[in-house]
Amino acid sequence: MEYQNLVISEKQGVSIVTVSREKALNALNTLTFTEINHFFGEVAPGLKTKGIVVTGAGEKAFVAGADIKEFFALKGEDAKWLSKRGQDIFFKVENCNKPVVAAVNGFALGGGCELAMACHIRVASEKARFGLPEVGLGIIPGYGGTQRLVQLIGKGKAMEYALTGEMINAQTALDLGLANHVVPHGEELNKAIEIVLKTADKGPLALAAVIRCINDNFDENKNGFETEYTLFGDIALSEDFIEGATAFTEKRKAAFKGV
Ligand code: DAK
Repeated sequence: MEYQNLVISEKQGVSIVTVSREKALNALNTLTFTEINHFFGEVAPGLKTKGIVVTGAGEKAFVAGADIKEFFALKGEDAKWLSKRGQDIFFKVENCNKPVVAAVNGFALGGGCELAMACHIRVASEKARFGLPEVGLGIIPGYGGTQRLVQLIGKGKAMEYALTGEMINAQTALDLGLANHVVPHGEELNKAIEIVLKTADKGPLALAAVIRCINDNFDENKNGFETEYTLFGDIALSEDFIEGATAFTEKRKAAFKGV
């Protein structure tokens, strides 16, 4: 699929996904959702990459939300279906089998905040502004925002920010645990790449398993402890584990193959 609103590039072996609709502050229209769905559903799982960084084009925005101008065309069951579809797409980001880091370079509002929260780790520029302003539009977050905000910052603060729609600055996001790091504006991409590179010499099967175990902690249909011992059992039989343990005893760097 040829993308119009996503630019896929590579730096130091890390894939960079840039949401690129700068004139609309990278707002997520239907096509952009379709492209994110394609990338994380069809491309990312088999991609030979050290990990993925998601960012927004330009100086001002990561993603300023779902495209408000598209809402007017919605009617009937469309909205419910589109909310479910958006959630499913962001589950693909969250369940990606390699680390996904958001480099939040500006406004991350509504659907943009929801996209950043679906990523495994968030690096914020000091100019970043997070928020769920949906109630100000007379609607509610529809792409997992009410759920992931609670998971990341706790019920009381999530209630406050989702009910007031107030923006969260970078330092507050860091204090709340919404952002993992805050860096000077313009350095967020490099910091995100640096984090991915820290994972790059680790066992790929182990990385994928950690992501699954942690995600299962938040899935009421799954038992994360069961996931953990099951995947532990699988991975203990892998060549990677033998290689990792052998490399340790031989005092050398492990050369993992992901098998
Ligand atoms: N959608 C469409 N265009 C947007 C946009 C958005 N979310 N955000 C910004 N833009 C456009 C602006 O309209 C403007 O375009 P022109 O007027 O130049 O053509 C351009 O980007 C630059 O924006 P501003 O001129 O407003 O820039 P400022 O620096 O003055 O302000 C801002 C920046 C980020 C504070 C402001 O643009 C803003 O408040 N943006 C909207 C933030 C927002 O409320 N986002 C949406 C949250 S709600 C669903 C229904 C709804 C939703 C989901 C699902 N279903 C029915 C399934 C809601 C989801 C959301 O994300």
